[in-house]
Amino acid sequence: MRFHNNQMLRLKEEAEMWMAERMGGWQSDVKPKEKRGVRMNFTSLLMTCLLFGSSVSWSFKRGAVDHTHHVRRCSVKMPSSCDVKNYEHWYKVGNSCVMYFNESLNFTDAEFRCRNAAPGGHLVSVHSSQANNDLNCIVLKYNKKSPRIWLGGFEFFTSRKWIWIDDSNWDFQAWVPGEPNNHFNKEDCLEMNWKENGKWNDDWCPKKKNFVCSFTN
Ligand SMILES: [Ca+2]
Ligand SMILES: [Ca+2]
Repeated sequence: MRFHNNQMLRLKEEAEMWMAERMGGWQSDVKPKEKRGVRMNFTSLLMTCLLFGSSVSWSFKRGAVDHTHHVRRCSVKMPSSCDVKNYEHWYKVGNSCVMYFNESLNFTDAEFRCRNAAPGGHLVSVHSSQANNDLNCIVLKYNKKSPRIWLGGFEFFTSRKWIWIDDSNWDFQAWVPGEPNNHFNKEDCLEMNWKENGKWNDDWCPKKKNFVCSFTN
């Protein structure tokens, strides 16, 4: 069966609404040609997620459509450019200039990459909901498909206290519900965009992820 563009868009929207209603906020970005999937009941969707694991289940995860909303909103209002000479391609977020790095490094290597990238550079710290949103806009602009990144937060030994590696105050947080869970007693570093769009998780520091650097002048 073939559909015109408008019909396909309608179908897509209906499919998303269908998913949103039935999955309690979980949404899907199923494509119209995959509309057969829309008729799957919740159980079979759950089975699909369980069978194929987290990477394949991304499209069924909470936040998958939120990415679209974010990108749409971000395209209207991306953060402005950094106003520091030679760093105009970086973005202004809060009081800092930030840049996305499409390099997969462990937490420590990412931090040292940031220190080399700009004077006073560190993995980014986040101090407000607005800054968190702006940061996520930048991440989604550069890598919507794989948005997990290191932020510059880590647990101070086993204190359950979190600190920013740029030594700024820990005055804002946006954890995924249930996080930080210190899984296997080995998660001490802070990532964004695992499971929920824009939300934070503690993860194993040796894992390699892309990251965002920042500096404040
Ligand atoms: Ca920990
Ligand atoms: Ca965790």
